[in-house]
Amino acid sequence: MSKPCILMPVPLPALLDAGLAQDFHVVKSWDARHPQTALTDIAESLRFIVTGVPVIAGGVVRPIDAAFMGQFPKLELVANIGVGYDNIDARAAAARGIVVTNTPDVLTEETADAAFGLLLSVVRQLPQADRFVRSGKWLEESFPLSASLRGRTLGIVGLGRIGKAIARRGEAFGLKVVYHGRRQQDGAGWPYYADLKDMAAACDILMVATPGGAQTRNLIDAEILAALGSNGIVINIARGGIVDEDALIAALQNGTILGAGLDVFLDEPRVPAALLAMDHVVLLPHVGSATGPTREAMAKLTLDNIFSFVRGTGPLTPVAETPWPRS
Ligand code: 8YV
Repeated sequence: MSKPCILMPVPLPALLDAGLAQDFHVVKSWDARHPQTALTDIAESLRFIVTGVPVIAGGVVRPIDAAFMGQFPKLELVANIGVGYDNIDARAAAARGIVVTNTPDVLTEETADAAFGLLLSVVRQLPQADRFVRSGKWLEESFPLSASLRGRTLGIVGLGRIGKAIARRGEAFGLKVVYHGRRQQDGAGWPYYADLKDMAAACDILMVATPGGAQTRNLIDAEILAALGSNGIVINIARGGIVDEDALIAALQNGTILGAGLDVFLDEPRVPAALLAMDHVVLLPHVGSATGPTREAMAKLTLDNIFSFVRGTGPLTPVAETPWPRS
């Protein structure tokens, strides 16, 4: 019997290829000479897709939207490597009975570490200090005094798993922690702000840890940045589209806020020249979860989801829109 097909529309970690190759015919449409022909050839029979944020240079995000899924009448599962799944229209999948899975938990602490590293880098200007030493300037002058983390209030936008892990780190660093989200969470303990602007006015670190997608597009806009104020720092480890990039650039240029640390961008890996030109921002290439052990755990959970589904024992970590057992 021939192996079933699984479609990989974007380049993903090699561990996934290795884990799938024995049991599946992996169709890498991103690597095909004629990508649309590769899709058309399998359209009638395709049951599984594995996807995620592309991992190689030049990799382009491939939205798995209703039209894309519509090409495949027998599609049953879209497995995403990554906790964020704004690249997939999970509601459209749910409407057709297609299951979507993601990789929560296994990357929580790693991503929170990256968020905090980014925060410390911005406040204490650690990358700038490193560049200062390397350039030999230390032989001529001392490094300018930086801002301080002391006495700050950490405002977390989106108190999910990663937001909570960041909040715990904030407490360990002696910060006051507050949060904003769609609703107040039972037992969360930290002060809740129903209104984002009110929270921005009450804190001086805005930590963006909420899911991306249409619902949170440009959530952090010029008004929120103005409320955050001239001592304010924006850290974004979630999705580029949540922060209005033009408004952020203007706020950084005008001194409306103090600085920013960004791991994600609207059109990554393309980063606006205005951000590249500024020294009071720290820019990372979407590395929140990018360690060997965590990427291995993410690949394993993705494979476990696929194999469990194919065996008939159901997905392990379906997303909220496609619960299992089906409701
Ligand atoms: C990775 C991510 O960039 O989990 C997410 O939502 O953005 C990251 O962990 C991605 O999964 C790499 O494929």
